[in-house]
Parts: sequence; C-alpha cells; structure tokens
Amino acid sequence: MTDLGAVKSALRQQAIELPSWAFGNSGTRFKVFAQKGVPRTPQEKIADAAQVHAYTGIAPSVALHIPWDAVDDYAALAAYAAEQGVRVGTINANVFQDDDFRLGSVTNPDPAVRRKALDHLLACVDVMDATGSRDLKLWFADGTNYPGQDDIRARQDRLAEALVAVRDRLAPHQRILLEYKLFEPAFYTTDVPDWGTAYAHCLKLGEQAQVVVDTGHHAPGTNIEFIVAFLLREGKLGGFDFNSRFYADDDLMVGAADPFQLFRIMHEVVRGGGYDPAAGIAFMLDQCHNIEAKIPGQIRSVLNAQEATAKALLVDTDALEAAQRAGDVLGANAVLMDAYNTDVRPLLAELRAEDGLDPDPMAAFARSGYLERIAAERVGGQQAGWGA
Ligand code: PSV
Ligand code: MN
Ligand code: MN
Repeated sequence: MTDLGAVKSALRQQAIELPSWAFGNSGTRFKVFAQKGVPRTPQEKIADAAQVHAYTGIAPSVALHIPWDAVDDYAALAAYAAEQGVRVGTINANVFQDDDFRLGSVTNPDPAVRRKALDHLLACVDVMDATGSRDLKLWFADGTNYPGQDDIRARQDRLAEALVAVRDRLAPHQRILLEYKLFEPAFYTTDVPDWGTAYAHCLKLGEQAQVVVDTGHHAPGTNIEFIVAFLLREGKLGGFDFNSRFYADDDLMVGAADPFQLFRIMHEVVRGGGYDPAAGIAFMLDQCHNIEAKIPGQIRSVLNAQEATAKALLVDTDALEAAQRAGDVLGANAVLMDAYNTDVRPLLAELRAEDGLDPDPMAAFARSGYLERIAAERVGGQQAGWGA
C-alpha cells in the first residue's frame, strides 16, 4: 500500500522551472502568430511566469536565455524576480543566432569564431554569478549538412576544448548541463547528437558537468526512460527540458502527446532517487505556445508534469519488487499500470486546497482577468526569439 501522506509531502517538494521564452510570441519558419499582451521585456516574462507559480505553487523559478533576455543589470533582474515571488534559474546560452555561427560555434573551423562563441559562454557564467544561478545549459546547433564538409573528429576536439574552458570558469557550486539533440539545424552530423556523446564529454569534465535530457530531442521510438535510468545510475543526469513531440522537436506541452511516456520517465526518476531535491535534478520546461495562450499553456504543462509525478509516486514499490523478483511479468506490469491508471486529479485538488491554492488553477487563472489586463496594457510584445 502507498502512504498518501508521504505522496502529498513529496508532491509539495516539486519544482518545475519555466522557460522565459515560452511567454513570448513563437511559431514556425512559416509564421509567427502574434498574441495580445505578450511580454515586451524580460521583466514582463518573469511577471507572467510568476502567475504560473501563483496558481500552481510548484513553478518557483524561470530559466533565462541570453541574449534573448539581455538586461544591463542581472542582479536587479534577480531582485525583481524575487519581488514577484520567483527566482532566476538556469541560464541558457545562445550561440546559434549569429551569422558568424553558420559553420558552427565552438566547433567552427575558424578559431576567431570559436573564441567569440566561448566568450559568450563565459559571459553567461558572469550572468549566473549575478543572478545566483546554479546551472548553465549548453545546447549547440553545431554540425554539418554534407559529408566531407568538416572533420567530425576535429570538431569533437574543438568542442571538448571549449567545454573545459567553461568548466574551469565555473564556481564550485555551478554546473554545466550539456544538452543533446539528434538533428536540426544541422542535417548530416550534429556535434552533440545523443546522450552517449553528451555523457562522454561530461564524464571527462568531471563532477560539474551533467547531461540534460530534452524529451523532444530523440528519434521516434527511443526509450527515453532507459536513458534516464542509466544516467541517474551513473550520477550524470543533470536535468530535463520537458516538452512533447509528435514528429521532430515540436516543443509542445509536456504530457500532451504521450502522458504515459512522461509517467514512465517520472517512475524512473523516482526509482533512481532523482526526485529527492538533494539529487539536484533540474526539472525544466522547454516549450513554445505557438497557437495557444501562453500562460495557460504553461499552467497546463506544469499540471501535466504534476499528474505524471503523482502517478509515479503512487507506484506500489513493494508489490512491484515482489512481482519482479517472482518473475511475475503480468503482475509487475499490472502494478505499474494501476498507478498510471489512477485518476490523481482529486488528490491534487485536495493538496492545493490544503495549501491555500485554488483546486482548479486553469479556471482560477482564467477568472483572474490577468490575460485581459496584459492585453490592454502591453502593446508591441516581443518574439520569443525562437521559431521565427
Ligand atoms: C534546442 O532545440 C533547444 O531545445 C535548446 O534547449 C535551446 O536552448 C532551446 O531549444 C530554445 O528553445
Ligand atoms: Mn531544450
Ligand atoms: Mn529543442
């Protein structure tokens, strides 16, 4: 039997980090649909993220993307976030939106371009110092489009050199989170295409480098929960960029395409001790809301993650282990499915009510009039910086 009190207190510890870019206008290369009231400044993005936290109670931090969220004074931005009831979380570097990076950033054949890319990464660590952030998330668009275009091995050497330089600049409490993605924008080779490549680099870098799993960055059919279980077991899982995919890197709401996969991932997180805050796993969303309203899209995503987590926490581990030991294939599977098939919404509504939150965050936010207010007050909202 599962102890519901223990499940509730575990749920109270949950923290999902929101991406600042989820609040800006976004789209595909075909069209960016402008929405009314979207943020014009990093401060307004933080204010919108704070709404998500206010209604869910489990989204206390906001990830920034530099230079999309560039400001003169990052310490002041962190203070502003605190006033809003949230904090600045992971700093995401951006070495993919400059003409100089056509042939890559830290793996570019031109040393001057590599230097420019590295300088940006180091500047991101300066930002972390000012905001008090722990994690630097590194995703590189680097790769090649044609066989023979560049030397695959030399690019790995250049990547390793840059990563060492960044690691050497970190304070002891700071970490590199290295993100992989199988393709796009590079179509032939990608320099960090998979968890194995990221893991190998992080292993060489040591304690302060960990792998981040973006759930949208795999080939169809990849067993992501296996990757999670493996990395956790090796002490190399740094965090998640949660989102859903149907086709490629769709950046849709987490738990929308495949809630069962999200449950399986969270089950492995719980099983591997990754849900314990001491494990230091960063649970982040990396999403864009191209056609749906952004703040409700983020609230829905946080609730989806919370539901999957509640189900994972409900797994009767004693019964599961007993069935596994006995070689009871169907019994073991049934234990897992029982947890997945539990409707946890009443439990979560009860939890919120106990904690002074509205049991229905979507409805409460809709009633608040916030969207109407920002639509009237904010004119000329910013593009997220992604998907243009
Ligand atoms: C790349 O596709 C990625 O997942 C990286 O995390 C970027 O920083 C992010 O998307 C931007 O949306
Ligand atoms: Mn990502
Ligand atoms: Mn992505």
